[in-house]
Amino acid sequence: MNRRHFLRATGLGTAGSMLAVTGCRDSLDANSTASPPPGYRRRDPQQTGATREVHLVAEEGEVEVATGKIYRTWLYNGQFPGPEIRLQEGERLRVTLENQLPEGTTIHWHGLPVPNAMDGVPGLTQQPVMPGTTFTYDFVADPAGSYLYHSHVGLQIDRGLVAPLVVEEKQPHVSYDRDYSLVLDDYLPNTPEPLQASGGMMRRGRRGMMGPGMMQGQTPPYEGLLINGKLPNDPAVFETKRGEQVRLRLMNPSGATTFRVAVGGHRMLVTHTDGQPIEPVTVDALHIGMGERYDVVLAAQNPGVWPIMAAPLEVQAPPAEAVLRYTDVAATQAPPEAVPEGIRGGRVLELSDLQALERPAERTPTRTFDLTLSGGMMSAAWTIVGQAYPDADPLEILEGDVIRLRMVNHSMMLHPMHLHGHFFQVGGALKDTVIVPPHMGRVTVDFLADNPGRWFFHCHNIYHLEAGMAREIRYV
Ligand SMILES: [Cu+2]
Repeated sequence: MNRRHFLRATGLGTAGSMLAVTGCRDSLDANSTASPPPGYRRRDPQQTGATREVHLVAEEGEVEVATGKIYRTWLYNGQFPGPEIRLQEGERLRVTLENQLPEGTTIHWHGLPVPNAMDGVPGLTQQPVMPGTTFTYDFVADPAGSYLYHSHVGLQIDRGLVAPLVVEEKQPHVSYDRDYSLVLDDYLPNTPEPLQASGGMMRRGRRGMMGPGMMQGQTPPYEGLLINGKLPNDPAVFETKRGEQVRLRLMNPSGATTFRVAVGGHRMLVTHTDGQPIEPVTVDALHIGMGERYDVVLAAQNPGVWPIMAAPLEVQAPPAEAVLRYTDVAATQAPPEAVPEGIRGGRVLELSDLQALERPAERTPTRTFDLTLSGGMMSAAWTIVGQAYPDADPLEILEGDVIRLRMVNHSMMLHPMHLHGHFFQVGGALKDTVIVPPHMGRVTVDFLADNPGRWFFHCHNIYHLEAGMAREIRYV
């Protein structure tokens, strides 16, 4: 019997436990928590477009990450990244997942607030789809944005079970001529395994790309970093012409890598964070954690062949690279060798730069949770308020609550914290994943509980997730 079951069985609840996370109710008016507040409306997106049917087979296959460099892994429809699903906001998506893998799997529609039963979290919203069986996911694609779909079972993200999901706006707030998805990833040629406690990993004597450093013991043995499944010596190429606007949808479904992204010869106009439109802001570089997405637009006014570079933030390793190539002029430069200025300096996007295009409604929190993020030192566990999921108390809330999560990071690694089923407000922006910086970094987010169910809230470093850095947020 785990701790949770024990507490339920004994009826003790969480009272009296030093470690329990109990929501501090901010209102003393009992009526305010009995039923949703006036004006509250449950999330209920309506289908306004066509129904799209997609068949995805999860199967073993081979991937060529560079010429002659082939490895066997797990894929959607034999592709890596998996096939992009692109549809219009308001369309309905019906995806039949056929599992031909040797173990159970699920698909999570990362960032999209789908109905709870479609969310793809094993043990919480569905049982894993077992080998030889199928499951159909069915939901309305709303709102527009750059999303991801990926397995939510164990460490399967560090196979090849990741792909872009693009819901196009009917009326974008920025204009563009080209629209590309860039999937930033880390490349693990072997079966992913949970990491040991700090010290322990050193014994593994791993080779590969990671240089010496404190974090080496807490990073899987990646052999390189990828953009759209390609190593830098065989890069993905994105074409443009002088005078165009090029929209890049930067997406990070990697297992354990935060990137600093910059483009040679071009500044980036950041237009969306986690798919949601913001007041555009021009920068030379941005940091993108696991699970985050940023859309940027480049003004193509500098003909040539330029590197799009994504350098890892927490480890010493060669960056991922793709190429921006102007097709209407003879290339005046050799293929990129230079490092974009933004990789080392320049204006870096900050959280406070992000201002939603439509200001989120002012809401007063009705329930607040203080969440301490810890781990990486004495044990292999990564915890939230001292508990490692699944032996962790759910955060119990009520429909219509305005929830405040106050996070503080007591560890030496950053944590990209991801909430399923909702966007949260952080500063002036709406996001679903936010980096909580290491060494006592603090981030507070608020969200409206308008999509009932059992929702996962967790670190999107899958090794931290697997070692416990997760909670269920429950209102059913
Ligand atoms: Cu983490």
